[in-house]
Amino acid sequence: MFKKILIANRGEIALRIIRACKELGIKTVAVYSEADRDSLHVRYADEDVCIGPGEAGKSYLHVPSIISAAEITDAEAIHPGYGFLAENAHFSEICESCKIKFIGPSSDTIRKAGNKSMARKVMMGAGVPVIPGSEGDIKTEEQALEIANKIGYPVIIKAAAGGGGKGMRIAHTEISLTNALMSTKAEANAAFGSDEVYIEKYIEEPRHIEVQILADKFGNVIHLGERDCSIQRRHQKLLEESPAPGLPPDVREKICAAGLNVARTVNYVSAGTVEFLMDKYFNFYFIEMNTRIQVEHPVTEIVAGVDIIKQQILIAADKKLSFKQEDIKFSGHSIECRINAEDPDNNFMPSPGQITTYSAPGGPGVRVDSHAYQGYIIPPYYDSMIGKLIVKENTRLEAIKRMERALDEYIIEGIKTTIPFHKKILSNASFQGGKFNTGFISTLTNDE
Ligand code: MV4
Repeated sequence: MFKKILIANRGEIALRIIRACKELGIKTVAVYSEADRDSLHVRYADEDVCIGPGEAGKSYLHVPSIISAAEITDAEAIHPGYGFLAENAHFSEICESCKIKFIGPSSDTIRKAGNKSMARKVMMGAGVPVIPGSEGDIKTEEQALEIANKIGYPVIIKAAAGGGGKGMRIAHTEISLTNALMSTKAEANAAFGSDEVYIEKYIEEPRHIEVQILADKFGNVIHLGERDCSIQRRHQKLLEESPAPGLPPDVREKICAAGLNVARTVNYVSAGTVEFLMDKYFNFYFIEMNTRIQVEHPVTEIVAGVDIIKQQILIAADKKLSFKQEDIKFSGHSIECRINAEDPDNNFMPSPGQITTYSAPGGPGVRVDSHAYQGYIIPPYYDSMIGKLIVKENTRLEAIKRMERALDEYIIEGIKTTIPFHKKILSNASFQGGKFNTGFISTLTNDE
């Protein structure tokens, strides 16, 4: 087992990883930017190294500083968390060449999963349902028009190097397709340094369902069920839950089996997530695979009874999974609300600054994953999420009630947060009835 792990991240996920390490008897190294000197992850870790100024590009994204910090402290492994360098194949390759274990899949797997067009082609070949569209990337305008005519409009053009909503355009006609093709290519080239694009039939108001996978290097692959992540605003998830509401048992079984098939097809090793879009008839289609630990992993931990971060570390240390699929017993319902320092009444504008008063909720079935504390100053440089409130109850409606109760208990003063907006979501009849899709949030806001 590793003796010491460096956490190449900040905020709540750095704390989450430190907690897992402590329980596994592993020493921890925090890295921090000058803006994070007073952060809890620095306090909780056994050692800490300042890696640069506040701007992420000069600290949490600065590969030489992070590698140096690992070398200086003799850390044998680096946990990247999510965001920053978590899905950067180049970074994981540098770790590999420095004999530092990157806690995640191989750089080869990260690179392959990063090319969405290639991933789609591979999954087609493996019999995983994919959205009708191109087989691999689009070479010419004629090819795009031909495919669109075959599958019918509307279609969506996506950047092969994109994902998470970046670099995509919808086209309803031949003329708009020609335009969308050009602009998506230009945007993709500027954003990702690759103008590769592919085409899919556009699915109206899909649900976003994802399957959590654990796979060890001995070929054991298991799933921990699915999450519904449809409650999003501009591709930022706000609330996630497990199990996905209203899925017929046979659909749940099939989507989890498809997740396993995806992981097995790429010989996946680590914790990972397979994302699907689902239409109103419960047809589901593979869209991409995430090779990192995800923000919303706690809802799965709670219903499946597995510590996903510990398992991810054990897998990276070449351990065999100590349980089988049959050992996973799902129970109850879990919901997570992301608490962001944003003003929901002002277009979700970031609201950095000092938290003058802070008291977190508690009581039965409540978990708070947060680096916030009274007096904490939220720096302006990073993502605005200051914590996650996660609840468990036996049924979905009871979990909603518990979340409403916990949100009522949350006291945060000095900054604006998404707490009032979460109360709006939870009290909505369509949400309560499980009747929602990725278009839901736009029915509560003025955007789009
Ligand atoms: C789609 C789609 C409809 N049809 N693909 C957005 C994020 C990226 N991972 C994939 N996305 C979408 N792909 C087809 N063929 C609609 C979306 C989409 C979406 C997906 C998941 C969650 C929220 C979303 C919000 C808008 C659009």
